Amino acid sequence: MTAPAPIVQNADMSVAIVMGSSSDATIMDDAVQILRSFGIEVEVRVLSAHRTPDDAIEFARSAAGRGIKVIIAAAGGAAHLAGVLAAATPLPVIGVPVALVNLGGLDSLLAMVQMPKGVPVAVVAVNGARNAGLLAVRILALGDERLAAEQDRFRKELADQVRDQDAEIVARYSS
Ligand code: AIR
Repeated sequence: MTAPAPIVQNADMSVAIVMGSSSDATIMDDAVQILRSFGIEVEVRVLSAHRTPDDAIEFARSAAGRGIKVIIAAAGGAAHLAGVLAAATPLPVIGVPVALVNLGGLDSLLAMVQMPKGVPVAVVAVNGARNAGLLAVRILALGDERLAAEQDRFRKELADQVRDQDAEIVARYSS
């Protein structure tokens, strides 16, 4: 039996990525990668609203005090993790509904998005881990000039990619 991971890992991290099971990691890796590409350190944990509820609550209660600014929470099926964390922290929580085999993610989406008034969770698309990371970047960029400039560059590159596609498609179908 291994010891549980310590709650306090790194006081400098500003985004926490929490998932209900390690089986969500293949989806959530996109969030880790995009945040790292913006030079943001991430803390990545497995905490389950149902299997380790006390650990999840303790994590949420201590997150702001440890310097975390945004929490990204992923879960599939009865996906209550984001809501439970949002109930126990003042920080913005972004939910990623993970698609499981049986119901394709609609179950996860509905479980995550239908929060009661007063306890908001910003939910991205099913398996939308990359956008969850990008939304966290936008939130952090509000108070960080370097990140704001990086974000502008990212958006320009995205637009350039579409213009390249446009030019290619126009050339392919002209004449
Ligand atoms: N889950 C874990 N605790 C509560 C929930 N809803 C979710 C995980 C994962 C799914 O259950 O987030 O998406 C299946 O987990 P596992 O461990 O059985 O693969």
